[in-house]
Amino acid sequence: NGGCPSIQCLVNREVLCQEPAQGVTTAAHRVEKRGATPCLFGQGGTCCRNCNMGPCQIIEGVEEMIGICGATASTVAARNFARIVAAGTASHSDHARETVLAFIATAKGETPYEIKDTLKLRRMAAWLGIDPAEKDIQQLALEVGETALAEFGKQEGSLHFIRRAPQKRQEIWQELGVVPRGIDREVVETMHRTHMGVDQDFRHIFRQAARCALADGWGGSMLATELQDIMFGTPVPIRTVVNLGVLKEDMVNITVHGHEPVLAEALAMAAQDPEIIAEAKKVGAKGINLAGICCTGNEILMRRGIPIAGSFVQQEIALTTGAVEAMVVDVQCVMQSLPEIARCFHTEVITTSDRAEIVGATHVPFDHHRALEVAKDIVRRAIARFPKRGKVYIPKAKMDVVAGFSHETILYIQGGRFRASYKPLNDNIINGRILGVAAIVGCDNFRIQDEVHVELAKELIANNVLVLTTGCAATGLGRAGLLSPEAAELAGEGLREVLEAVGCPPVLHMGSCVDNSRILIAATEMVRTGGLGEDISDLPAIGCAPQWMSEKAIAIGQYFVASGASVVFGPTFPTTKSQEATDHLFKEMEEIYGARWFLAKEAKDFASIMIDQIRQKRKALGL
Ligand code: BF8
Ligand code: SF4
Repeated sequence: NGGCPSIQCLVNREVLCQEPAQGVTTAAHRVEKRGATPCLFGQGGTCCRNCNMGPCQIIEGVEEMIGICGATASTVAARNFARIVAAGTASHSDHARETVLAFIATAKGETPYEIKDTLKLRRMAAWLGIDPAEKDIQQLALEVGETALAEFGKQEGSLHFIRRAPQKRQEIWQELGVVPRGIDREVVETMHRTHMGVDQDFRHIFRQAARCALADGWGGSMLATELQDIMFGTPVPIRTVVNLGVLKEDMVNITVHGHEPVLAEALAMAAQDPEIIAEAKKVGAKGINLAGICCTGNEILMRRGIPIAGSFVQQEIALTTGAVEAMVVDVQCVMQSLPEIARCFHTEVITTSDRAEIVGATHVPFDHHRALEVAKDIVRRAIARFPKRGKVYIPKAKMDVVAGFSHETILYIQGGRFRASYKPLNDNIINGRILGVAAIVGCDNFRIQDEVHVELAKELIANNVLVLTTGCAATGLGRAGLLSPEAAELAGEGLREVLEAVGCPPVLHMGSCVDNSRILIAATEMVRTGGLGEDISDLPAIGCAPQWMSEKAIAIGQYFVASGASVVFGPTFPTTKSQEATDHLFKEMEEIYGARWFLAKEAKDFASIMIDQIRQKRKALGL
């Protein structure tokens, strides 16, 4: 077990090659042992195990290789794809549900949180069909919370935030019948339709996959982002640091990992409590060092400037430094191997969500009503571990970043408080200083060792493409120094001029994965501002997820495409064993939604597709 694996990310390798990490097995080792080749049938999307006559391996074009029930490759690939979208939508939306429940409790004064952004509260109230006039903040917040909660169980009509999309886009959705009715309903219906013997026209299944994904982007994810902003503060530009070097030798290190900021915010409050700090000092530590992992990290980095220790691929490596007293997790993207690694050290892995427990971890149930109490209990557990620390190796690597680019911030930096508008951005696209806008989002992944994100971002900005980023991709770009204003020097002349005038980085960190909803709003705002067409599909803009790993990434891709923004995913795609199904996503969707999926492997292929698409959109706009 263990040993020094041959991974390319230098800081990760550095840690795994040191003494504390010897004997520890991580994903890097497992990839080496079992090879990086996935199950080919599963990967191409044509393995069906939806009933007990199967599982059936299906080969497109081979008559005797259809399902026992007669299911064809395109149906099976579409069903599997739709189920991935449903799982992704369910994950973002269940996170949102937790946020909304905490929001309602906060409005009632039952949590330690506050209603921080009252301006946004009023704006969101209006979008949710509530008249904000003359209501006091707590009352209005309660109404907003209750209306938001009803979005999950709604059976008919449409989600409120759908109305935030450009008019033309809404008409396309109406015509296609893909307007999401209720968040839970779309997930349930997708599961039903993909049960054995229900929906068997692959195009019809894909349409439901779009409706379900839209319930994520314009529903669950957007509710999570907006209500978290109201409760914890809408992000503004903030300086902080990322990478494993943010762990501290002389402090109690608590890494907070997962997705829901309700937990992380409470931990941040507890870590500042003077009584708790005194307790840490008593055991010989200088204080409490909170550091983020994955999207929880992005949430508290965006709003509090708390450093990020690592992205998805670094979660195990953070533990192998031997310097982490507790890793606190809630939901999503948490590796089951963590408690096993923690056993080699003094580290305690603490699960907190009633949705997620792991054998070998301690379960400390989190409840937003008792948020601070639970958080303090967790911090105290970490303090108790500090004296048991053994050998430690913390790498020096860390990088300064500027994050906090919410849609509101982007508005603000373009015109100040009184003239906030997307007009300067649109104008700079029209005059050609900026070629277009690209989003690099999603996971990192042990199957691809190259820093595709970094190479791609550098290529895009060199070509005057402004880059937006979220999720683990953002952390990776941060590690590489691209989230600092100094990186503007890597940009092409036009983009550099624009960036230097406002002093912002060439890559704008917009938050966690649910915050991809900020990108939908930014795109809508660009349309509304004028000069770049009438719909998101007219914009010289494109998204990508070059190292996608989770089902949530596919849900995000599908809602982007259904919203009119093309996306490039790689290095593999879940429908490739059915040409018909893949053609639908890669060709027919363009005719239906004005946007499509692309597949690429290497950074240079991503870059050329993206730049080419942006150029084509410019041409269509006459630019
Ligand atoms: O929601 S980018 S590895 S942490 S799934 Fe997971 Fe992927 Fe990271 Fe966040 Ni998003
Ligand atoms: Fe096979 Fe059809 Fe059952 Fe799927 S639903 S496992 S294709 S028989």
